[in-house]
Amino acid sequence: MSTRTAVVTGASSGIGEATARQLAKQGYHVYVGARRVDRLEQLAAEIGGTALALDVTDEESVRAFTDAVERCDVLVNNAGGAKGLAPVLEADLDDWRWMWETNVLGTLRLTKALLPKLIDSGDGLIVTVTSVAAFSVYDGGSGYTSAKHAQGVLHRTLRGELLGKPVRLTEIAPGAVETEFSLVRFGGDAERAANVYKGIDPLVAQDIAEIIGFVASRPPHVDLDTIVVKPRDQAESGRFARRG
Ligand code: 8X3
Repeated sequence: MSTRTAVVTGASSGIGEATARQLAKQGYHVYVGARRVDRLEQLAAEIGGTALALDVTDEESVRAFTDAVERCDVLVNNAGGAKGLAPVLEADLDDWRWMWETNVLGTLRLTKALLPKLIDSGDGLIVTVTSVAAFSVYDGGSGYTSAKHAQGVLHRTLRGELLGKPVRLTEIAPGAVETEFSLVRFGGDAERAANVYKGIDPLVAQDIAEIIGFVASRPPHVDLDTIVVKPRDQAESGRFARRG
């Protein structure tokens, strides 16, 4: 049997990078996609994978990327993120557009383009990394929570539409994971980003990567449908037990 292949979006750092490393360790040839190609090339060299430039918000970029992927057994929709924490009254339309483009339409573009190959693989798997924000709302979070809800709905709809096809679907909804997530959300403000994780033991990217690795290692008849994973120190979005 030829080598199983995985596609990981948003693979230049954080959960995407850790997942690419994990799947490579499990024997997959991993196509890593992101905008920051220099970081990707280093990663691909380390894991024996393929680095390809990918901007999930750009139709042409997605086409070039997915055309270059000859076979796809696993798709990890990881690219996305949050921008800002503004209440609805002060919502920034550009931030909203970015969040919907990356989280929702990005997932749609990649999934749509790679579905025929996932089906042809005979045992396809789509993992979509949403968030606890796909299940709840919080003050100042409407742009992000609405995008994550929509991304989750897109993913969950496929469960019915693909029934009878050889494709499994897993939604992973993490709580606080210390990555570049908060740095991006707060426009590079490192102090504000660090405060999100202050006094708690947050999840780290590897925690999520190992879960994705476990999901991918189950036999074809086992579909882990939805996995919500939080730090022990977190209850709902934004509700933490902080020390010190
Ligand atoms: C982000 C989850 O809990 O950090 O997707 O807001 S949380």
